[in-house]
Amino acid sequence: EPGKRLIRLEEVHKHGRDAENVWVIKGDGVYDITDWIPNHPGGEVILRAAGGCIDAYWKIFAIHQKQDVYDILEQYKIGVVDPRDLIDGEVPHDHVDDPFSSDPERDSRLIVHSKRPCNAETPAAEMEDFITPNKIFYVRNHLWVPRHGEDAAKDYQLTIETYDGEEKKYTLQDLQEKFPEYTISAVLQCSGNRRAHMSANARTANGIQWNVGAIGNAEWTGVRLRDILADVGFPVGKALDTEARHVQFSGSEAYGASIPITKAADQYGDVILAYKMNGNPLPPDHGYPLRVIVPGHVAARSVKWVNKITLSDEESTSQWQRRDYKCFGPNQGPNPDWDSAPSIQEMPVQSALTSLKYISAHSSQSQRKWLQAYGLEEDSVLLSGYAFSGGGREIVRVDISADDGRSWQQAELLPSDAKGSRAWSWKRWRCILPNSQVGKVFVIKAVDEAYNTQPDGYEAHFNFRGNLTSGWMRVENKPVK
Ligand code: MTE
Ligand code: MO
Repeated sequence: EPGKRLIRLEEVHKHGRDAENVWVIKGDGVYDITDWIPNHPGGEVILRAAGGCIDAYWKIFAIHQKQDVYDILEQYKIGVVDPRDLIDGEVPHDHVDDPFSSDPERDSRLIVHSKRPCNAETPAAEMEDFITPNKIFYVRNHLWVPRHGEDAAKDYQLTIETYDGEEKKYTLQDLQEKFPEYTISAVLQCSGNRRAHMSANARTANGIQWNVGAIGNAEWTGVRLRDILADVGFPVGKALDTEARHVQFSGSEAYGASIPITKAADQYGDVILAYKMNGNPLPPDHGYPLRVIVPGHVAARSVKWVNKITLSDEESTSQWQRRDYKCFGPNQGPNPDWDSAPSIQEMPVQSALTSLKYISAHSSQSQRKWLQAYGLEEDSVLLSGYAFSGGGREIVRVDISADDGRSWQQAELLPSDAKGSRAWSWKRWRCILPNSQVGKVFVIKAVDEAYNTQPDGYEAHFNFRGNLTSGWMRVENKPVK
């Protein structure tokens, strides 16, 4: 009987990360997880436990503590630890460091969806400005925050692997001295932004139930990836004459993703390796000391803590490139043919309301003064929010309805100090309506320069992972919290 085979610990230890077959221990069971590794949602992080016990890791990554995860593991059982190796009836555990112990403190205004790893969104009330301050910029971590003391910048090394497999290394100082500094303003938006709206209006979608705050706009300063590629001898002006088709990025904690070579080599693509965010060193949560910024693309490609860049004929083999961050049809269930869909790159057009204020005779004088500055009647309602489209496509219009979509008017697009070759930033918008004309539901939708617009409902673009939710935002006529 396969599950009953007695296995010595010594033998388990031989099946570590470099072995042909990778084994782990859970309780006193021994499991050959070789075939499971490519499907592991956390990617190759699982190899940390290779050849040893997985229990301590499952305590740290609490997400594993549920029946369907235990069931998956059970399929791979090959035996039990030989009783001769047990101490007090248990497998002696190796000490494991808690990788989350160096995670930074976070601002208490962030709305926390999960702590380990940290997933926290910007509260709508704090999203009034063109620039999102560092402290309240949403945090989307799949794993832990790597070591980020003073030494992290000093010891930092970026490795570039050329298409021929040659490696070139740069320190942070090399990058700063060798290449011109460049600043862009750009949105980062998680593909799960507004997933909660899809779950509420169509069906429950898997993933973190983000509201409108898994997006932010910041100024990023660093060096152009294009300049570095040229420096390692890649013909950026003739990229398609080469066999390289993708640029893969690896983060130092284990995350990875890639972008098409055309974006990386485009002189107007503005892909940068950033060391500053809004004029300050990158905060630990946002990639200190160096991160990729791929403006106009889904934020999942803007790899934080980047330490390796590889030119390749194929996409990153990471879980997050191949088995996540894709969209399927409304009918397709949670076991799709992942390879049949392209990875999400450029974002579709998006908009949201972030604030709804009423101003009446009873409002504070400061609010009424503010209204006067805009020549408004009393008893008004002031709506504001953001609109953004991917690929550098500028927002040209935000349409607002105060009667659930029967009649429309245009919001005011606020001027901004956007930087970069294309429209990488969001547009803040504002709309002031007399409260008397208000019907039951406000509706918001945006149009970009290619005349793309958002879908009316949610069911037609439902996908089981709830990616790229962009249905018209509908808000009841009452102040938003
Ligand atoms: N890079 C690394 N190394 N690790 C990560 O978990 N998350 C990605 C991307 N880059 C991630 C990463 C995702 S899904 C998003 S939405 C953005 O980072 C979030 O960036 P932020 O936390 O700076 O807002
Ligand atoms: Mo994301």
